[in-house]
Amino acid sequence: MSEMTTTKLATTGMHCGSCAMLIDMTLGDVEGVSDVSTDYGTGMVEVTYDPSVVNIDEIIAAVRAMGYEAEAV
Ligand SMILES: [Cu+2]
Repeated sequence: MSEMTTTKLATTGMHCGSCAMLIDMTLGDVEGVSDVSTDYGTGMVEVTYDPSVVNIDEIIAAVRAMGYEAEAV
């Protein structure tokens, strides 16, 4: 098992707690992602992943595909 990396993303576009749950579930299903914590109040997403399996651009693309803007901070 390779070393995991944790990155924070700043998002915009969430309008309710369900949006945060959707991001948690969708990113949680991305191969290589081990942990996701999305905070609706701050718009922050903390994602832990295996960088040998998935990179942050792919994770950001998955957030954007759901209709939210995201960037690594
Ligand atoms: Cu919502």
